[in-house]
Amino acid sequence: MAETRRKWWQDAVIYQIYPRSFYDSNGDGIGDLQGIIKKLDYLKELGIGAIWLSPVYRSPQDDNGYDISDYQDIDPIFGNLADMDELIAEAKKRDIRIVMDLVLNHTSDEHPWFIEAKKGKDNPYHGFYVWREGKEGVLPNDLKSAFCGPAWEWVPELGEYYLHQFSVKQPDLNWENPKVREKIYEMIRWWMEKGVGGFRLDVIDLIGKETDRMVMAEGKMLHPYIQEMSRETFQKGDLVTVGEAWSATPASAMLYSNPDGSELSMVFQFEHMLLDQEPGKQKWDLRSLPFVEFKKVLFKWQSSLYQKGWNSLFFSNHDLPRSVSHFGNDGQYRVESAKMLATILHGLQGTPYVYQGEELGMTNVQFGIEDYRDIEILNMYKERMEQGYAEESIMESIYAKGRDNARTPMQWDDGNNAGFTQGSPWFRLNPNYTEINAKQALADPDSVFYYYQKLIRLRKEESVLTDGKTVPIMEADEKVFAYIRESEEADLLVLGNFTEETAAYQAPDAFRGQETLISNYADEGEFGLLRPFEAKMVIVWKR
Ligand code: TEU
Ligand code: CA
Repeated sequence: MAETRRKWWQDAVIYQIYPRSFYDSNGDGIGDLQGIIKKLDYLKELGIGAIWLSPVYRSPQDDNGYDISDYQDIDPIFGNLADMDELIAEAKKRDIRIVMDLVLNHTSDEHPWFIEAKKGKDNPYHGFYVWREGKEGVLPNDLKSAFCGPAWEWVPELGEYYLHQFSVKQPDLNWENPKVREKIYEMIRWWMEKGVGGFRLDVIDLIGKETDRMVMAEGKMLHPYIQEMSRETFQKGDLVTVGEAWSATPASAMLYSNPDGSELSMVFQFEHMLLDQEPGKQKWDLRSLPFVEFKKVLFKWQSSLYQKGWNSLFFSNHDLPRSVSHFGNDGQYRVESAKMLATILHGLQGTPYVYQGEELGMTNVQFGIEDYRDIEILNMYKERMEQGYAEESIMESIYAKGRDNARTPMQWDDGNNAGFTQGSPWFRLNPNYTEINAKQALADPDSVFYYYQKLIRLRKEESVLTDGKTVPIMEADEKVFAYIRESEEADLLVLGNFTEETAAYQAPDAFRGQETLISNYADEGEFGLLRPFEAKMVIVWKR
């Protein structure tokens, strides 16, 4: 940005770890903190600046840790607080910061606050949650849980329902209560004192909910709450903060990521991720990706936030399918398309996120229903079977969109259990680990891994990648994703062919014969033509 000094997270790349699937150090089949410590050198080699750690707090694991029963302790399956301190310190030695995942919209029903809250209406913790009086079987309203069924659960002892936008074991916190907010800020400051590098804020757009109006996202108190939290906590440190906001629009993102620092660093917005589902329906209701629309959405976010906010850049995370299966080709062109997607994403303005295994080109899986573990998948399967959907179509949806695609264990080598564990893994591995694994990638100079390493390095070296304005070209083209990044230093042409056919492109002649910074094919090829899934960045320096 022109006026303000660049922040550390503006030219860094953040790597997301889903701890239970990353690396198991003690043979119980579940990834853990000591496992992450053992793999820090691998991440250092990749070149990332921070790790976003999905939740490792004490939790009954109903939603793999997004149901927290103690924000200030580590779940024994992952280790303990001493391991956490060690992870922060060891990461710091390697210039890597640890970003904690804060789940502030809800807790576990086993959190002491909720256990107290259920004891009686006059218990001091009762008002920490969202209750409505009623009669058994007569719900307060029609709000639905993201994991199927109503968002209300009846507590007969109290004659009240509590709100849960996710599982019944994830009661929603009541942010209207100032005591809730104060407790949360104290907890955040405690983590800041431990030296964490920032926070990812789970479903942060839901905290300002107006329950009786059935407004969950973007309630009128949402931004005031975030501003208060930011003032009381984040602004006291040099942190990266990223809010997960499924409802975000460019207008709300300008508030969330206001360069004045009054709220957060940036938000995860999902508009580009929702295009291959039937509008107005659920993520399981599939349609093919409208490619031109996909580009249009990403370009809209680029132009709206240019110098007015900051974008997060991602094609995958622990809730989404593997990007190479989703947007590329996970067969013949797996390697080419994994690199192409990375080129397009890392070429944009914003902070790129790499989800574990993406740097290897890991792919989706197709299991039988008995092998899935995700609560969202299992609840949806049950509900749709009862509703009479064909099982085949349910499974198709799970193969395409199920969260477990991203949660199979990390593929470290071609040995037993892909080197993920010495014991029996908590979740089935993708059988392709014999070919797709880190050991193979590190031994192959042309691997997806080294391509990501180069992209991450380029971001540090070429300021146009951080500061340049994104100018779309060939917007109506059905095959090619193309744009130019323009800054005072240089113009950078970024091209990606999203198909397995040869595709033509038209670029300003100034780029002809200029230096290719990175490309996923061994030779230059022909100016104006892209081979299957070919991608490149071509630079013209201005001084
Ligand atoms: O996700 C929020 C969320 O809305 C998703 O659960 C979404 O409904 C689904 O994945 C896509 O259809 C966050 C976390 O990222 C997710 O893992 C948690 O399950 C959820 O919040 C509840 O904490
Ligand atoms: Ca373990």
